[in-house]
Amino acid sequence: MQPEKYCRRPHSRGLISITLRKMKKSVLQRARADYQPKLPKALQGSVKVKVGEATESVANQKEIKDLFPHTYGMPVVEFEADENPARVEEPFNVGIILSGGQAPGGHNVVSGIFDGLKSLNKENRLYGFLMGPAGFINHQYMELTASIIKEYRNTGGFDIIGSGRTKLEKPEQFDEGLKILKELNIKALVIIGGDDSNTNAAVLAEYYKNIGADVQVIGVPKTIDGDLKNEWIETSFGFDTACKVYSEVIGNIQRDCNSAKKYYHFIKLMGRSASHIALECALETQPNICLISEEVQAKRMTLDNIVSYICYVVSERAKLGWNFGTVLVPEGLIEFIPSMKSLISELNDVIEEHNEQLSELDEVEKLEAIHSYLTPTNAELYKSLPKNIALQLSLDRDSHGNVQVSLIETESLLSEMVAKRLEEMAAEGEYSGKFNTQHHFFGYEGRCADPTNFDADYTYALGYNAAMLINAGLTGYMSSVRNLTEPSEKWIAGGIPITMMMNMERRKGEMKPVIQKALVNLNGRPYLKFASMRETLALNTLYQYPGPIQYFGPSEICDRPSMTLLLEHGKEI
Ligand code: FBP
Repeated sequence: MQPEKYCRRPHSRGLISITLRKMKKSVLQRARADYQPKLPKALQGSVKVKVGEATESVANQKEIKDLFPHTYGMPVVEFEADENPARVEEPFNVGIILSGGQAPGGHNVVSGIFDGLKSLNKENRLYGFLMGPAGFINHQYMELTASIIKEYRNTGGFDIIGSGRTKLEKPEQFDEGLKILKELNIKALVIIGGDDSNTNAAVLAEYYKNIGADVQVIGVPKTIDGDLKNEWIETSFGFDTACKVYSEVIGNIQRDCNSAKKYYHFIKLMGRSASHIALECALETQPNICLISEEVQAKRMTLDNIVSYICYVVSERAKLGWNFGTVLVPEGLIEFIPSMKSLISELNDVIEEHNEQLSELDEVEKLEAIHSYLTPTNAELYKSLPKNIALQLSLDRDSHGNVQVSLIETESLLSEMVAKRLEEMAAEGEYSGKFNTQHHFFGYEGRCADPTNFDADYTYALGYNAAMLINAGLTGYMSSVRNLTEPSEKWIAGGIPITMMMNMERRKGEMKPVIQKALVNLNGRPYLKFASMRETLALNTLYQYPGPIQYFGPSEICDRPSMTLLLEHGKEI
């Protein structure tokens, strides 16, 4: 039987009441619930809109303009405090979707939207579509009332309405969704998601404008991966908290490592594609090695080159009597090794084409069949991989056609290859240390943590700001809150047309308009800072132990943004 939460009609409690009945809050949870997130000055009262210049997409202007005739070129907007407020706004309803992976602060986006809407008119109502875009298409929703919102303020997770990865991309889905929007008299839909989900928000905004549906669509930049950013979106929410959680645990491991002095810890860190999380954690914790996928790609490094580098550090440390260390591995590494990238790309096609047949085979038959479909160079590389890694690379793709890198044990692959090479070196008399390993993967530990003050404030402001963008009648915009290394009073709130962030990229064999992903910039200050310390960190033991997130205490401790953001804004760390 389906739980009440997934029913089609509106309902009062559903899963929420089940959670609430079970939930006895800790002292910290109660204190945290009372935290009042800070808003930028411009959003503290009534707002007026300052309209900027017309915009262009970051690349492929002609193609993007042709694909988005109604929403291309719109101006950037900024909010300012309105000195002559006291307007009574007409009541309206809003729907929200949480899309993709969880990120700390999602509940504060929701509470920010709710409070923003209520500040405009107490009669405004907020509806949440359940379990991501699927709830929108299948008309599964709930009204979010003040008492429900109250239970989720400043908490981690997306469990208030759930999230999902259904790709919202087809006109039939848009039409199906429109039915429920009209039934609930919803004026605007807010999609809280990463680059793919916000791309879809832009497509939906254009579609609704084209058919005269009279529904606005607004995006909110979410992802712990930190790769949805540009001049106007300084960071995606959740990155700050997730990195602080991982850095705390890496610090703890490093303290253990430096106490026992007997293990190499290989620590894989989430971040599907970009290495922002690994880089931020490296700046925070100063491990012996941190691999940066973007650098591997730029230098066209092979798996063998990476293994050689780790072996060099391990053997040099052994000469100093240190048979211990820490190695940070970004989750997406494997796809950035050029030869592996070519293999994965061919595997994607093979799996898409032969999926049905492959699903009926046992492991050995599957490996053999895939091997026979690959071109010779890729087949050779595929065969050279340990069996478990070859199988992990051959698992089903996600709904966006991506290989599920979180399921590939790159940390084990590397440590196994390093161990083998060190044995060879020992046989040649080039190495005489000990190499014992431990493996870790940090991802889910941080995605639903209670947001840091930075993320709690930032997400609340993003949500509140989204309500103002709706009230200003805008569509196809992303909520933008900037100037984030300054005190929140001075943050700049407004909206940026999503088309402005787009370019054309090949997806599943076709050129598609997508938001340009922000990979680690090898000329940027965060990477250069790390690169300047790298050799010293490798051949010394200079671990940092950042400790747990602090919610109460001096602002310089509790409100400190990520090191990446500070460096990107020209500040020192
Ligand atoms: P989003 O881009 O949707 O925010 O998700 C990010 C992420 O946490 C990645 O770091 C990770 O690779 C992926 O989600 C794992 O997703 P899932 O748990 O759905 O497999």
